[in-house]
Amino acid sequence: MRAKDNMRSAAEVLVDQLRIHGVRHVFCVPGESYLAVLDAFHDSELAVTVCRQEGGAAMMAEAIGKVTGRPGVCFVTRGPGATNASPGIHIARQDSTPLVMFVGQIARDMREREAFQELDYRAVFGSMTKWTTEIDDPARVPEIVSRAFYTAANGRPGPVVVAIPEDMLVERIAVPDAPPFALVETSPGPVELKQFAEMLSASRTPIMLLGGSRWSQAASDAIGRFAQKHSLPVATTFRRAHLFDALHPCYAGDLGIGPNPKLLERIKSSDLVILVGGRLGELPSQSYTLFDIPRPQVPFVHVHPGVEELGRVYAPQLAINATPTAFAAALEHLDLPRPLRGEAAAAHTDYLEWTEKPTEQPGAVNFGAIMVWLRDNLPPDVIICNGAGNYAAWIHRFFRMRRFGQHVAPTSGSMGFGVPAAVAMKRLYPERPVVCIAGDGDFLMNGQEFATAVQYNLPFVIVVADNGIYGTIRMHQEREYPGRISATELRNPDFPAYARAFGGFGISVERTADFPQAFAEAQASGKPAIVRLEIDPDAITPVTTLAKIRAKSLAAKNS
Ligand SMILES: Cc1ncc(C[n+]2csc(CCOP(=O)(O)OP(=O)(O)O)c2C)c(N)n1
Ligand SMILES: [Mg+2]
Repeated sequence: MRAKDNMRSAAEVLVDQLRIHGVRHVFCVPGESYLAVLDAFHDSELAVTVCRQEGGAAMMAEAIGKVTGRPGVCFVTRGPGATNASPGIHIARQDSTPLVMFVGQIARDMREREAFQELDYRAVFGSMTKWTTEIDDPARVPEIVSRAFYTAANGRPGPVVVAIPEDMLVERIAVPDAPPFALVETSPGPVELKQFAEMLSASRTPIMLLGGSRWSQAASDAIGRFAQKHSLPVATTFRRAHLFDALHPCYAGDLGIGPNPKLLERIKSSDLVILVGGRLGELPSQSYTLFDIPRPQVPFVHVHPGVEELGRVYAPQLAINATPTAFAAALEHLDLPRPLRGEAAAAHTDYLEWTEKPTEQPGAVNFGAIMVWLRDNLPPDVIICNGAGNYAAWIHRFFRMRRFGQHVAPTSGSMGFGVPAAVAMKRLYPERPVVCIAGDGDFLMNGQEFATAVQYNLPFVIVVADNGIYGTIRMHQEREYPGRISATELRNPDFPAYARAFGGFGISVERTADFPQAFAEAQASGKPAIVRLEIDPDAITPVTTLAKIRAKSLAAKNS
């Protein structure tokens, strides 16, 4: 309880800083190491979501960071709490997402004895975060929390870990609050913009690739207007399809795993590549084969908010240290010295053709047809969440993202992300429909957060593509070691019964035609729901089968 004098506990000071920095949601698993913070939550206006595992809590915070551009916040306990949370930290790192995680820590006078659950967080999280620190002095709580928010959110965003010793949290102090942190926009200078305009108008077949973070709907719209003016094709990189309206006449498609061969060809034959916001990591770069390293074989412009990313892998002809939001705003006023007519119309036609119709699949449930049904029937403000597995290939191929923040999924390919992300999205936007799409393996990595969804009355639908295998790994296995199945089979629970046991709604679909009705029932239940799809394991990607991969590999080995 708050005292009447102007003294506050360090924990109260900390929670006050969160409010000042605009935090509305925190996600946690409680621990005795930060009881004073839990008590300070009691009197605060923060929406606290108590989770079932710290990995879920950290991924929820990560999802908030992804769609708001402001640090998502989670609290975990020392030792096992912190290590459980590490996948969320790793996602925030690879996905360039602002996140601040507070870790309850042992008392200061016990340090270095390997006290109960003691860890050296700087050592544990040092290579995964932008900054890891520990607060020793309660008077410095406002300063350090402020720096944590600035660091997480600015430049190339990422995770920050702040350890908070339990004895420090209960000390009482009189200390002024920090001012709210600010998002710092780095804007392109006139010299770079002039050079960019020159390069663009000298090109005949340019293409723009969008990726990374520090985007907004306004930035996406501004890129759309610029692209339309110059017929510039715009593609998105792996799991960033929500950065551009898929039905915009300049949208060229998604550059990720198994991209449209025509899009790959277009990029390879382009005479100017403009990469905005992204890093072009292993997946979008097609395992670093698309462009020569360090100097790409085509003129290359790289726009990135983190100066340390410019020249890190690709040495561009023109490097622009700017946030995508500021770069997009600058394009609105950019005149080209000579008019440009890019090949946007052809690129968009290629995209529509590639994504229009589901492909043939073995089995009675065609996942492509279901994705097309979801695309055509879900309202435009729906949010799609998923983790990792081959099932996601159907989302990338057939679902058409229409607006910023519509797709919440890890570019880091971390399984188990979809359920916690859906919990976070429904907490953040109770009015918006949320659909989580998960594999059977993927779902159970954080399926326990279904209990969190039930606890907070969060009605969203989880579509579980149940093929009884860790499909992605089986696919690789059949390619490299055909016929030698090892550790990729799954014996699954009854997923609809699982949902019901938790207090949700569950239904199973065994034929494509039954899906619309089952989905409608799931939505009408008003509860967190699981729609389980019985997927033939042979249907391993939208374009091939396990049997074909095995046969091809065996033939190659025998030849
Ligand atoms: C946390 C984590 N562990 C392991 C992997 C390796 N991995 C990638 S996909 C995959 C299988 C996914 O299986 P499932 O969710 O059933 O989807 P499917 O491929 O069968 O569609 C595995 C094990 C990973 N990406 N992330
Ligand atoms: Mg599976």
